[in-house]
Amino acid sequence: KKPDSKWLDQKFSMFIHWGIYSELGGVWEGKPITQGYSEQIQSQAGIFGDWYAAVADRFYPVCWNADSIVTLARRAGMKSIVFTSKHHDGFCMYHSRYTDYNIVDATPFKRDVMKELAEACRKQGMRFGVYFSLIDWHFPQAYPISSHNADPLTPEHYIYNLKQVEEIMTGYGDISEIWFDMGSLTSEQSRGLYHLVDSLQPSCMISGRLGNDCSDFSVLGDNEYPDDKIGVPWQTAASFFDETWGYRSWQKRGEVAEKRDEKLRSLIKVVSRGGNYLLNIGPKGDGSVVPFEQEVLEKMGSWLGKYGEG
Ligand code: JFZ
Repeated sequence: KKPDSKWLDQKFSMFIHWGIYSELGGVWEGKPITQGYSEQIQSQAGIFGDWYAAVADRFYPVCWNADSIVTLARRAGMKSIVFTSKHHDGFCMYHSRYTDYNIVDATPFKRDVMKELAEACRKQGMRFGVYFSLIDWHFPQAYPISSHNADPLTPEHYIYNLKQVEEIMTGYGDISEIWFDMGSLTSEQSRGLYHLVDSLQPSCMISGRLGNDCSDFSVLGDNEYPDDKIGVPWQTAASFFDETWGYRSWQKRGEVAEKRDEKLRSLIKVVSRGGNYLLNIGPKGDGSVVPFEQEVLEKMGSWLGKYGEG
């Protein structure tokens, strides 16, 4: 389909990895889990499903403030936000009708933070998109945690995903992009999800990781850029630190100025080659943005204010 012109103009966007894993911050039973991404700690640390789910009982992000996150994105010069509606752990950071394993029904916080973020975006003229995992470590009829994260969807899991994508596409206003991730679908499954999104929100851009050539843009990894014009809309997704997207409390962060320069260089490379730079933040379990990440974004924004084109 014809790429959405607003998506092509975004240039710089914010990725947010936030879930009950953020509450653990890369630590399990007092030990830092150094293997793998911290948003996948349930798998990395081999946590029993019921023990992991119990983290939701104490998830109460007192510092969560959707408006201030959108303000931060705006000050950084970003044009859209992509939020983890559901990561591999299967925990929904929005009020799903199809599972109780969600922030409204399973935590004492009881607020649909995704709705708050979508509304804050709308108010401040920021575009809003969602990340949606195609693997699920909680849904009973899905394949369980595996070492390769590459099992096909079972028919039940596929239908469950369709229903959830439908509720997201109909309950949260305009969605600028849907960032499907992982899973290896049959081409029928990929096409089914593609057409569902397309029928509900024709201008929503669909990520390359849906597979089977059913996508509107291609996703490259951290510090990856096409050598040449590749003829399709593309995006580079980048984390602040190697090896994690979700918050980790024991992260060595270094100098703000150095990180600002590193990320500005990447942004310039991506934007000058026509891509969208999707830079991730990993808020803490209490909902606050890590001060280091906040400072880097603000400094990138002031550089852009001086030298960018608005
Ligand atoms: C996936 C997730 O597994 C991970 O937890 C995180 O959400 C990230 C944004 O997406 O991990 C990937 C998948 C593919 C690549 C990089 C990270 N890739 O192709 O470079």
